[in-house]
Amino acid sequence: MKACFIGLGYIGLPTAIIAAKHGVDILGVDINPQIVEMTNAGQLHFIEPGMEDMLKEVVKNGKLRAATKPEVCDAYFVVVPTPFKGNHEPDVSYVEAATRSALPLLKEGDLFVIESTSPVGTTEAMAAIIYAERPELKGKLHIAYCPERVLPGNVIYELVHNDRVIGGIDEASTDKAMEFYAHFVTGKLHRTNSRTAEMCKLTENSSRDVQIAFANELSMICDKAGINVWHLIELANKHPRVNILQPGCGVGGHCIAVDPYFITAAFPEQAKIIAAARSINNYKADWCVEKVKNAILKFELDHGRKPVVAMMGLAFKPNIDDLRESPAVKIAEEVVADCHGAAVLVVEPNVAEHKEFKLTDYSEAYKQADIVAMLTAHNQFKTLPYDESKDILDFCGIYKK
Ligand code: SAJ
Repeated sequence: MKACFIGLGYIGLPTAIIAAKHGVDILGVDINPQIVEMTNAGQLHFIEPGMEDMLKEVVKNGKLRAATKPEVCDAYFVVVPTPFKGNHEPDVSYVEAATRSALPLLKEGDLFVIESTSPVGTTEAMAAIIYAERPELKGKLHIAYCPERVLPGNVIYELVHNDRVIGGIDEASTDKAMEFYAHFVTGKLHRTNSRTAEMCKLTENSSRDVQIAFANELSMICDKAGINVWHLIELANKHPRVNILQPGCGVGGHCIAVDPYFITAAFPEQAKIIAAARSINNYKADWCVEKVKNAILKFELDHGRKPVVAMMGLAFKPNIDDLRESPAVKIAEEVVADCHGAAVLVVEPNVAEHKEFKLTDYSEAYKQADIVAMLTAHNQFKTLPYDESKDILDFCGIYKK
C-alpha cells in the first residue's frame, strides 16, 4: 500500500514516519521545498524526542520519500494547518488546497482522510468538492475524518498508544480508514460519522480550555482573597471527584487557544461556556501584565529608583522551545513596551536567539532582578532558590508550596 501525507508539520511528518516504520510506503508532500529537502536528508525540521532517528531509518530503507507535489497513491491524508481569520472564523483554505492537489490523482477504491482540525461539516464539504470535479468516482471513494490527538513532546508514544476516533462519510469509508490506522495504532479505534469525529476533536481541546479557565479564574479570585491558589487546588483535588488543572499566565499553543473558536464561530448562541473560557484565558495574560506594571510602580515609590525586572520564560508551556501563540511572549512585549523606565531582562533558556528580545541567562537575570515574573514553569527555574528580598510574581507555580 502506498500512502500520501499532505502536510509535513508537527503532526503530518511524525504520522508519516510511524506509518512508514510499520511497512506502509509513504510519499510525504509539503509546499515548502526546504522541508522536503530536509526530510529527504533525514533531518527533522522541528524538535521532537526520538523522532529524527526514526526519520533517518525510514528514509534510508526507502519507505519514506518527500516531494512538493502529490503522486498517485492508494490513500491520501490531509494534515495541514487550519488557522483562524481576523474575526476568529476558521480558515479551511489549506485543507481545500490540499484536497484539490490530490483530486486529479484519485481512483476507484482510494482512501481520502482529513486529520487537520476542522469545523463541523468540512469532510462532507471536501467530499462535495471532489465529487463535483470527479463525478465518475461518486460512491467509489472512501472519505473519512480522523483527528490527531498527540501531545507535542510525547508524539512517538501517543501516536501509537492513543485511542483514535474515526468517522467516515459512510460505513464503508469508516471501515477502510479503520483498516489503515490498524497498521500502527495499538490504542482502540472508535467508529463514528465524520461530523461527530470533527466535533470530537473540537470538544477535547475546548474541554481542556474550559478547565484551565476555571483554574485561571480561581487564581484571580484567590489573589484578591489572599489565598495561595496552588495550595487550594491541591486540597480541593483531594476530593475523589474533583480534578482542577493548574493556572498559568494564559493559554497558548496552536491547538487549545484556537480550536474552541471553531465552535463559537459556528454556534455563537449556544457556545456560552466555551466563549467565556476563551475570554478568561485571554484576559489572564492582560491581568499578568497589569500585575507586573503595578509592581514596577510600587517598587519605584518604595525605593526611589527604577527596578530591574526579569521576565522568566517565553515558551507556551514548560520545557519546550515552541513560542507560537504564547501568552508569555505577549506579556513580555507589553511590559517591555510600557515599563516606566525599568530595565527589563527577558529569559528563555530553551531558545538561543529571539528576533525581538535580547535574551539573558536565567540565573543571571534572577540574580540581578528586583521583580521576577515567572511566566513559564521550565525545570531550570525550579532550581532557583526562593529569594524573599525580591518581589516574585509566580504566575505559573514555580514555588507552589
Ligand atoms: N495549561 C495550563 N494549565 C494546565 C495545563 C495546560 O495553563 O493545567 C496551558 C499550557 O501552559 C499551554 C496551554 O495550556 O499554554 C496548552 O497546553 P497543553 O499541554 O494543554 O496542550 P497542547 O496545546 O500542547 O496540546 C493539546 C492536547 N489536547 C488536550 O490535551 C485535550 C493534545 O492532546 C492535542 O493533540 C493538541 O492540543 C492538538 O494538536 O490539538
